[in-house]
Amino acid sequence: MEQTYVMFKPDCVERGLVGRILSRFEEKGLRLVAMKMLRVTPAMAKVHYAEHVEKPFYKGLEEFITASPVVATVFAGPEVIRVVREMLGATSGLKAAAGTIRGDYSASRQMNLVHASDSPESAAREIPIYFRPEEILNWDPSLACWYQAPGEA
Ligand code: FUP
Repeated sequence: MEQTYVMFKPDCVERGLVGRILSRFEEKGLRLVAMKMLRVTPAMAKVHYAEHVEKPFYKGLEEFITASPVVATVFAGPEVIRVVREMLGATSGLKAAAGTIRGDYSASRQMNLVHASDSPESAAREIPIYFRPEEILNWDPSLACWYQAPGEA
């Protein structure tokens, strides 16, 4: 089953929105398979945002992402990478459509509350930055049969 790395960023933790946004993923029926709170270090930020390290906005991005704790999670499910990205909306909260998480709760490009992997390659690269393999739980929710028909998952 596909997995995606989803991180509730420092603005989300500081604003007390982790529970509310986590609920949206749970209500959608996405399967939570790993979760922990941690503080991203500058070294971790450089690995996570490797593609942005040379960009002018990186310094501010690193200061932001290391400023307070984050909640790191992995969700699993069919097409979960695309589904979570669509639930988040456009990168900037100023552009994200109403009804998406960023569209509803963010008015910022940097402080956009939640990160999610944008491709299977990104998920495979990002998950090991935050989780050891044994921290990702292989479990079948009892009610899974009421969220998806046989053969869909
Ligand atoms: P996303 O894939 O939606 O996380 O967005 P990007 O990979 O394009 O950007 C990574 C993070 O950098 C985003 F969370 C927002 C931040 N960012 C800025 O702070 N300034 C910019 O000009 C572009 C991105």
